[in-house]
Formats: sequence, structure tokens, C-alpha cells
Amino acid sequence: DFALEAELKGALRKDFLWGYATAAPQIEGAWNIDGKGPSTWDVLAHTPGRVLDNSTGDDACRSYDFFKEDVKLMKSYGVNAYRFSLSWSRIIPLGSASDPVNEAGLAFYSDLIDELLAAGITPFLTLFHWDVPAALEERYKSMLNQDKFVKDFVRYARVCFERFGDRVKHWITYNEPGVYALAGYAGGAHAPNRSSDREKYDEGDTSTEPWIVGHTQLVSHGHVVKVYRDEFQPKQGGTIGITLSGNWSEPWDVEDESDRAAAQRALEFEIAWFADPVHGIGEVDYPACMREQLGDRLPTFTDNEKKLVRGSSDFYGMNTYTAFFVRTAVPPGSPIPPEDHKGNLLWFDENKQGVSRGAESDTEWLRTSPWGFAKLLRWIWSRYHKPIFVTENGTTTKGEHVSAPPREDVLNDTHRIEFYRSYVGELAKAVKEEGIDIRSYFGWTLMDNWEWAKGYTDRFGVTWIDFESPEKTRYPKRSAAFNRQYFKHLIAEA
Ligand code: PNW
Repeated sequence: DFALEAELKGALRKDFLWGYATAAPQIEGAWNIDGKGPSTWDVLAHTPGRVLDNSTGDDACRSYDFFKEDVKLMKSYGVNAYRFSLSWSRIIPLGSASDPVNEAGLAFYSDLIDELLAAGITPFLTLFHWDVPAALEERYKSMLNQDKFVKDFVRYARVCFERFGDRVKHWITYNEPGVYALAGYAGGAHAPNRSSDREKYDEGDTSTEPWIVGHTQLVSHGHVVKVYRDEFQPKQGGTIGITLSGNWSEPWDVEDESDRAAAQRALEFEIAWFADPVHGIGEVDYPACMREQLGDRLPTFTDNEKKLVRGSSDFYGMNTYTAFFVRTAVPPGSPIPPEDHKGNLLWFDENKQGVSRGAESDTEWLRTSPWGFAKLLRWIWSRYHKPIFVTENGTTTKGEHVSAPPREDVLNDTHRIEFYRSYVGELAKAVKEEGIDIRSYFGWTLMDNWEWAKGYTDRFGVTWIDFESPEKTRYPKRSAAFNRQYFKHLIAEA
């Protein structure tokens, strides 16, 4: 039993949805089983040197085989919702609008949905969590060819609405379009590994491609939402939206005007990049500070695109992890390098004198910064005024890389418990004290998994996975029990 803040009891609405989030390439395995086509992440994983521990997601947590066990586990964790993503190339192996669907892949997701509903768990589906069918990258460079990509993505989405929409009422089109664009086309460490960094990659133009890829995601999202609203929502009655990544940016020196401007720019480059066109008011465009710095490297919206994008999300989907201190990198008046994709900022991920970013995790960019989460909720609420669905939030913890069976002290993940206690506490306070409309919270993540280019080196789960064992044995961490008790305490009784 954990000690909980009495004044927060019942602070969350009685239909509040809480649970854990996952993504197909990180947990499913079965990368080439039952007709699944390769994705760009399979290609990356099978290219030597691209993943930190040289691992692949070929098996991951084997959720393709053990999904019933996952559902049982979640039931024991007391959740009432589960957010997961669909693998496009499992459903349409070659990806395009004219390629055939794979019935075995559709059956897998259909069975998972049925299993969840039978357990009383509401499914939240993400259509795109970073895995493009490899064939689309080979044929036409996927998102760099907007017209072709839109057609193919709309057809894929339509298949999902047709097959699952009778039972699924919560849809997310894209997960973190900004992280996808920057990590895959600027840094280059993520699929499809494009970057101007010629020491590591031999293709890509960082000064233009992330912005094109961002635009393609926004516009194709708009098309998909229109299809859903016109053809499916009237009879299926679900909701649809987009999930954006965003961390709080705090001025390094709050007294310094240029640091304050830098912090605002950071929020706009990271969040308003997508949120202004979708959720904003007034003319549909990217934020003025992006236009000013990037000029015509930033795409423009046609009249039709403006109509498609504005208002195209029923809610604000929010993924957030941490907070940073920022200040201006290049002094005002001097030219900003064309490769700068962050808004001319210097990032500080250490603690500042007198102000702590928070306790360190096992991930270099991530510290426990609940104060930043509290500020970010208010910033998003006051700028966009949309119901907020928190769709990801969580942390790694040092010392979890041990061999199985994990010791008791490893499963007693107090750092993660303190992370959830503080962040969820801030969420409940924002609801209770300010009436911010927050409807869900998904912890990242259900179980340790394939953390993209980090391989198996970062463990974000509330379940410890024995990756050495053939059946990927699942061991509940204590944070799972904590969250179970915490949300029971926070959610109002029906
Ligand atoms: C998210 N950042 O990505 C993804 O949606 C998950 O699939 C991933 O496993 C999880 O976070 C943990 O990394 C992010 O640098 C990656 O602020 C980086 C950042 C944020 C989110």
C-alpha cells in the first residue's frame, strides 16, 4: 500500500481513460511472419551499425504470439484503456493503394481488439507509429512524395476504419510527426536514415526534408480525418485526432528577454509547428518564427490543404516526457545556419544553478521534471483550448539491466514510481484547481521493449522483460501496482 494525497481523491472524471501505450515495431516481433512485409524500421535494423546494441525488433516482446498474455497482464494492472499502433506493412505488405491486403495481419489486430473488449479495456489505435512499408520508401521515397503518399495512407486508413471501426472508437492518425521528421531526416538515426551528415549517411538534405515530411504528415492526416468524418464517424461514432510530442522549455534566465524569447521559440518549433495549423485560430500557417527563420524551405498550405488541416483533430493528443532550459544559440542579427531545425536554440540538459531539472533517468535527455509538465499543460490549454488526451508519459530507471530473474530491488522501481506520482499528481491538480479538460493518461510503456535506435538498452516498461528467454518472460515492476492504486484513488466513482 502506498501513501497517496488525500485531497486529490476523485479529482479525475469517472470516465477517465488510463492505461499504457505501445508501438507495433517495439513489441510485436514476427517481422516477416504470416505475410507481413518489411517496414523501414526492419530495413534499418538489418543494416549493420544502425542500432546501438546491434539488435533488431525481429522478436522484440513477441506480442504477436503472446498478445493474450499482454491483455491478462493489463487486466491485472487495473487499466481501462490500451493504446497501441498498427503495423501498416502487416496489413498491406507492399503498402500502396493498389496492393492487396493481408488477411492474416488484419485477423491478428481483430483478435487483439476482441480480447481487449472482453477484458473491459478500451482500445486506442494509432495508425502510424513510425514504420513505413519499405516498398513505399523504395518506390518513391515515401513522405518526400506528398501526392503518392497521401493516396496510399488514406487507403490504409480506410481499410482500418472498415475492419475495426465497428469496435474501435478512438483513433490517432500520427504519433509525433515532429520527432518522426527530425529523427529520420535531420539527425538521421531513425528510419529512413536520411540526413546531411555525410559521415554517417549518404543521402538526405536536412535543410529541407524535415519540413516536407512534416507537411506530408499534416496534409495526409487531414485527408484521413475527412474520410473518417464523412464516411465512418456518422455511423461508428468514434473520435479521431493527432498526437504531438512536446517537452516544456524554460528560459535559462527568466530575467533575460532573449532567453524568454528562445523558450517561446522552442515551444513553437516543437509543438506549434503542428498544433497551430491543426488547433489554432486565424490564418492557417506555420508559426511566424518558423516562417521567419526558414523562409521558403518551409512548405506553404494550398487553400484546400488549409481547409483539410484546420480543426482536423477532435482532441489535443499529448506525448511528453521532460523539460529543458534554453537560450539563443546565435546572437540576434547574425545568420542562422540553414541546417538549424530547432529555432536557433541552445539546450541545457543539466541542472541550472538553483533550479533542478529533476532526477536523472537512464536516458540522457530525460529527467523527472513534473514542474515542466504542469506548465506545459497550462500552455497547451490556454493556447488551444481542446480536451487533452495524454497519450504517452514515462521514464527509464537506472540499474534495470540485470539478468533474469530480476532481483526484488530491481523490480522495486522507486524512481519510476516517483516519476508517475509527481506527473500524474500535477495532472490531477491541473484538473481540480484549474478545470483543465484532461480525459486520458497513458504511461509509456506497458513493458520494456525495442527502444528504436537504442535497441534494448533503454527500459521504459512497468513490466521487466527477459529478452534472453524464448518466451520473453514478463515480470511486473512495482510501478504497475502503484499506478493501479493511484488511478483507483484519483478517478471519481461512478
Ligand atoms: C517517444 N525527446 O519518442 C515515442 O513515441 C516512443 O515510441 C518512444 O519509445 C518513447 O518516446 C521513448 O523514447 C520520443 O527527445 C523520443 O524529447 C524523443 C523525445 C520525445 C519522444
